[in-house]
Amino acid sequence: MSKLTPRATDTRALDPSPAVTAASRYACCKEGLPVPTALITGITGQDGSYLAEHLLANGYNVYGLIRGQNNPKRQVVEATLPDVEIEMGDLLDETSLISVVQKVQPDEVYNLAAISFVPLSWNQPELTGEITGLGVLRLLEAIRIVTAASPSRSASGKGIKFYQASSSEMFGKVTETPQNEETRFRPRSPYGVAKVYGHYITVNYRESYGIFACSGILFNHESPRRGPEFVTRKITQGAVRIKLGKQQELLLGNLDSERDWGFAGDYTRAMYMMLQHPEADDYVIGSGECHKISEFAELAFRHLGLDWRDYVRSDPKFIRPAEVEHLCADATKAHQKLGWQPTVDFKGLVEMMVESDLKAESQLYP
Ligand code: NDP
Ligand code: GDR
Repeated sequence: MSKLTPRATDTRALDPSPAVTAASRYACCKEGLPVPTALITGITGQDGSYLAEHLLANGYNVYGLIRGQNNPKRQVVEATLPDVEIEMGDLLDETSLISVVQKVQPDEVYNLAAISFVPLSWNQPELTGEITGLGVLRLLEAIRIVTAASPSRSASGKGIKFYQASSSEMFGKVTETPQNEETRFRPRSPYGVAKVYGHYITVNYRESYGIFACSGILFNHESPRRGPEFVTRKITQGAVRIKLGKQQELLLGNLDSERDWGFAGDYTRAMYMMLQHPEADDYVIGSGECHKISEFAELAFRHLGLDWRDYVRSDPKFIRPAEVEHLCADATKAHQKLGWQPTVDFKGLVEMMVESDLKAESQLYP
C-alpha cells in the first residue's frame, strides 16, 4: 500500500489518542469468548475513527462502510486504522446495506453516516433528507431483513444491536434549558428535521420489531480530527495560521450562538456504553456547560498569546437562514444509567485542538 502524505485536515497521528495495535487489541480479548463484530457507517468521519479505536481496543472485529468509487478517504482509513475491514456501501442504496449486513453478520451496528454539516442541508435539503433521514430507515430495514432471514440468529434469539447518531440540533429553537430526553424537538434546519426522522424511526423499530435500537442525542463534540468546516476547527486552524503569519484575519458567522462542546473520544465511548446496557434506550450526551462561539475564539487565540478581537470578524455570508441560538445538555440519565462521564473539559478541548493544529501547520508548512 502506498504511503500517505499527511494533509492539513489529517492530524490523526498528532492527536492524543492511544494507538491501537493488534497486540493491545487481542490482549483485551477474554480467552474463550467469541470475538464480537461491529459495523460502523461513517468510518471516514471524526466519530467513526474514535469509535473504531475504542471497539478495537475492546477486542472487536470492526468493519467500516465506505461509499463511492475511489473515495479518497479510504486511504486515510487504511493508513490510520489498519485493523478495520472495509466494506463498500451507501446509505442511499438499500441493496448494498442488506448485502453488507448479510456478509458481516455484525453483533452491533453504529450508524454514524450522514450529511452532517448543517449549512449544507439548506443547499441540498432533499439529499440531506435521503441520507441523514431515510438512510436510517434503510439500515434498520437491512437489519430487520437479515436478522429474520438468519436461522442461526433466530434460533439463538441473538439480534443485531443498533446505534443511531441523533443530535442536539433536533432541539433547535429550544423550549427549555438544559435539554434532556423529554425536551420537545423544534428543529431549525433541514439537517435537524432529517435527524428527528432518524430518531423516531429508531424508536419505532425498537417498539415495532423489538430491535435493540438506541438513539444517542449527542451535543457538539470536537477533536483534532474535526472537519475544518465546523466552527471549532475553523477557529483553531485560523488562529494557528494567524500566529504563524500565514493568514491575516478569520471570518466567522454568528459569534453569539452558544454550544455545549465536549471531546469526541468521550462521546463515542458513550455510544458503546449504550449498546452494552441491558436495555435499549435513548440518551442525551453533553457536558452541561455552554459557551458562546466568541468564548471559544477568545480561549484559542489566548492560548497562542493573541487577542481574538484583533483578528476575528463576523461576515454575513456565514450567517444561517435560521440559527440554533442556545444548546445546553442535561445528561443526568447517561450519568446515572450508564455511568458515563466526560474526561476532557472545555479549556482542555480548546487547548488540545490548538496544540494539534500548531504541530500540523508547523510540520506541513515549516
Ligand atoms: P462527519 O461529517 O465527520 O462524518 C460523516 C460520515 O458520513 C462520513 O464518513 C461520510 O463519508 C459518511 N457519509 C455521508 N453520506 C454517506 C452515504 N450516503 N453513505 C455512506 N456514508 C455516508 O461526522 P461526525 O463524525 O462528526 O458525526 C458522526 C455522526 O454523528 C453524524 O451522523 C452526525 O450527524 C452525528 N452527530 C455529530 C455530532 C458532532 O458534534 N460531531 C453531534 C451530534 C450528532 P464520506 O467520507 O464518504 O463523505
Ligand atoms: P453545528 O456546528 O451547526 O452546531 O453542528 P458548527 O460548528 O457548524 O456551528 C456551531 C455554531 O457556530 C456558528 N458559527 C459558525 N459555524 C461554522 N460552521 N462556520 C463559521 O464560520 C461560523 N461562525 C459562527 C454557527 O452559526 C453555529 O451556531 C454540529 C455538527 O457536527 C452536526 O452534525 C451536529 O449534529 C451538531 O453539531 C450537534
